[in-house]
Amino acid sequence: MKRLVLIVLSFLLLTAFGLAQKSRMDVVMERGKLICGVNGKAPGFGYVDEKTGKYMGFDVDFCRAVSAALFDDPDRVEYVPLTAKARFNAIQTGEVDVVFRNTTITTSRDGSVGVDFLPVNFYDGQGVMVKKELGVKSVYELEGATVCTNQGTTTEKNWTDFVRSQGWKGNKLLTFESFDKVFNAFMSGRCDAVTTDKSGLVGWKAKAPDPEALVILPETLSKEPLAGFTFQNDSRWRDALTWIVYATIQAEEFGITQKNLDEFLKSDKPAIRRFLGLEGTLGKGLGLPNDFVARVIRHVGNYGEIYDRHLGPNSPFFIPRKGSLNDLYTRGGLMYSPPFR
Ligand SMILES: N[C@@H](CCC(=O)N[C@@H](CS)C(=O)NCC(=O)O)C(=O)O
Repeated sequence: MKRLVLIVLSFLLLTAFGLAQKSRMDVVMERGKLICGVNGKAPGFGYVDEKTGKYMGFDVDFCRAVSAALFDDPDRVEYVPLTAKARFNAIQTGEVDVVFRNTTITTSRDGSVGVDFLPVNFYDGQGVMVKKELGVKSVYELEGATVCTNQGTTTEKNWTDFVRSQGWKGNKLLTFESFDKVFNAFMSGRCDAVTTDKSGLVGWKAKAPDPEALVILPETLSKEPLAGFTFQNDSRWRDALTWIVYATIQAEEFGITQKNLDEFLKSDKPAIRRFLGLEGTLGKGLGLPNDFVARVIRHVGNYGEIYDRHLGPNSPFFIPRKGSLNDLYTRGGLMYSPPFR
């Protein structure tokens, strides 16, 4: 009897240990698709295209890059739209494998909320938008104003801090769960101004019936380094995701694009051959296919291509990149991948 109990106990312990050890990487590979949390309503970043009914956008392309790296197919993704408020819970409960949804890295999200961040894919900052008819030219003219934003965001907290630090009286902050409600409230005149990441403001302005009637004020109120995030304590999964994001940036630095990839695959330069998985074991060492980088470039492209596709001059949500923080470090920006070696 005692022996039986011991056997059962050790079996249970081993199973529990096995489960605890299992990386999300194995779960995703066994499932054969990635479950990716996205915005769903952020113009340019993560939204459902009206014509095709498909998820599109800058952040969505990072879900596609992960799918390309894992499955050599960018479309093995199930998208889960998440509000700002719901996004961390979706990782904590394991509902999604990773989130790419204009999320700012902050200490408390990394610490007490308990998620692990990936490299920054977009450097942003908070801005404020008003109607032209209000005649306001600077955020410093907004004492006493009612401002709208969405709940569960850094935006909400930053604005409260800003008003307090100015010592202003009579300001009100109206918050809503989703940004379309925020924008409707603003358009219908319930608030004098709307505040969020500047990238978000550009998108919502472009989508407005008369974009020219809206003005994004010049000041930037905060640092909003936006990044994907995933579970804590799953290094294997997190490392793989981290280097998939870096791969897009390094590919741009090397000048490798969707179009010229085949040429680069004939390169005899050691750094290029290692990067593309033609020699060495960089991919394998991460538990990824050795040619994961080539897969990402073939199906999705490098960072600059992703940026231009969704936020470039030919997109409706143009955000100039040249010389901005989102440019490569070689051109004065902050996009910098550690070496692939
Ligand atoms: N980066 C900030 C704000 C993120 C955020 O929620 N931005 C708005 C403005 S584009 C948004 O995504 N709204 C879409 C929605 O909530 O439906 C954060 O991480 O808290």
